[in-house]
Amino acid sequence: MAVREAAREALDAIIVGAGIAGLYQLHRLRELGLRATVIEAAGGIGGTWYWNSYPGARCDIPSMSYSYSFSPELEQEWEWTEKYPAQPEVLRYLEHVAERFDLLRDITLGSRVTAARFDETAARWTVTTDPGGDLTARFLILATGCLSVPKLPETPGLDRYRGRVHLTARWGTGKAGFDGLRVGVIGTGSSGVQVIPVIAEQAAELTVFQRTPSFCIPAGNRPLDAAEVAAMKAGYRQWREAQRTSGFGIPSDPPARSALEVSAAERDAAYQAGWERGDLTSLIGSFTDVLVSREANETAAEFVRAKIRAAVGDPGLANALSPRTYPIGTKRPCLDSGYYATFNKSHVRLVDLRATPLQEFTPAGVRTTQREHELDAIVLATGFDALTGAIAAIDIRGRDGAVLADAWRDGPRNYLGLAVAGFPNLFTVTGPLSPSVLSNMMVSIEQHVEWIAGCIAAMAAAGHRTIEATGRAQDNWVRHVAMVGAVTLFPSADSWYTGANVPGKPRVFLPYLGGVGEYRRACDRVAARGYQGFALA
Ligand code: NA7
Repeated sequence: MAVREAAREALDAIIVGAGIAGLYQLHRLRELGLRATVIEAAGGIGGTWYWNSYPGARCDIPSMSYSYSFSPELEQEWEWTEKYPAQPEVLRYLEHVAERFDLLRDITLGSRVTAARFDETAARWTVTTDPGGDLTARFLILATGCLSVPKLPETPGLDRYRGRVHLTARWGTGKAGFDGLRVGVIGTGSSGVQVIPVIAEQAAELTVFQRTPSFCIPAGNRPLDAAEVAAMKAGYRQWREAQRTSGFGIPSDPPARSALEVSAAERDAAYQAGWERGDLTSLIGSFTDVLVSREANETAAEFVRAKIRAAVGDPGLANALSPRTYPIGTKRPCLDSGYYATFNKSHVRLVDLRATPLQEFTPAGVRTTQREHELDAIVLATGFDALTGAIAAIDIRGRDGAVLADAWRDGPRNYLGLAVAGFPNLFTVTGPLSPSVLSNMMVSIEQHVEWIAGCIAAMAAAGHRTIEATGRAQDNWVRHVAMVGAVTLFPSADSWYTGANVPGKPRVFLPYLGGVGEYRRACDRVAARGYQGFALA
């Protein structure tokens, strides 16, 4: 599809990506009277919620908190139906938002941004789209998503496999059935944990290929009842404020005690309460030190392992499903709906890839070091080149032709996770080194979008043409993010938070752990001080 012709006229901003971030950024810039256009590679809006349409896909943040807060009217009129919304419901919501705020007329679908070059004389970005050619704008805003570039298994031979291959991260809009098939699922992160129980209901045989088990907590998903929706809507403003000032974008009471200073019975009671709440943070947030002390962490990990033993009949299988190679919480925990119980079914088999690694795909299936598994369909739930993948995939050239991917060769470097030295008038929404994936993404996206819009408005008011992070501010920020991360157990785990899931990716702890509220205050302080740490010209 060609880029909309209107988009070519004197643009103020080009936004890459029509997910949650891109949609709101467009709306916000329009409110400032700016001309902005969104370029989106997919055939529809929604970003993550467009692509990850596999059976069982569901948001792990409660629906009424995982929604835009910028419009009280939208907030009141939209009716969420479940505690945790399924993918189709989130996508419907985003489509409603796009329609309600008349966003579609400035969005080009089916066109990929392949390159962007900053012209220092004109102080404008030239952006190459495919299809669509070049267009230019003063600002380039990357709303490219944290989990948008899928990572395929390194195992050779996938092209020789003759059965059906599905990628959870690129499921598409067609309905794929698995009735009567022999299905293999590779990957047991959040996507695998969600898709496995659903495929198990259809497949004749399901083989799960697990390299690293996840810690899973039952989601306790349920329909929302009218009274709780009404109560939430009545207090929405206060709730949103609490989200913004919280640690992870989800209000909670901070723990007061160490897991090591209470009795085993008290500890288990606290973990049990977290378990029953059925969310991502309650269990690991039960005590002050679960994410900073190995000894404290082990008490929470063992609590969940005991739950796995209780849920899975075969002790050997329960043991194989029990994580032991990383502290709980340092790889993304999963919320599940019947995951462990699925392994009690006689037609479901677990292959522990630590014991028998994958060797190759064959025309009939996959071969491990033990034997060949014949499969009619393979589902790859193997994750993403997270946080930096989508940015590095664009050939971005800043001042003096500097290439962003080169500048980030040893890991991402930026200021506040928002801007990169040497790349004027370029912003990243929930970029690496910001709270991003370790927060409620809605809260972090809104904060960045509003900060960026505020910055552009302030520049216009002061007559500035360019803004650019200084090298010094950037160095300090990179150091600060690493220092805060290093206080915790997070960097010790081989996870996509550290880039360890992608061979050759530099190992850097990518999200900022200073807390959503603190981080917002830091960004606001920078703005209030006339964009301290930025050079304005
Ligand atoms: P994840 O969490 O990165 O999970 C990917 C899974 O795939 C994980 O179990 C990996 O094992 C496994 N994997 C990756 N490559 C291979 C190969 N080559 N062989 C075998 N197994 C492999 O991605 P998800 O899509 O599940 O979830 C991403 C986020 O989306 C999630 O955290 C939520 O924020 C939403 P590994 O752990 O690397 O040993």
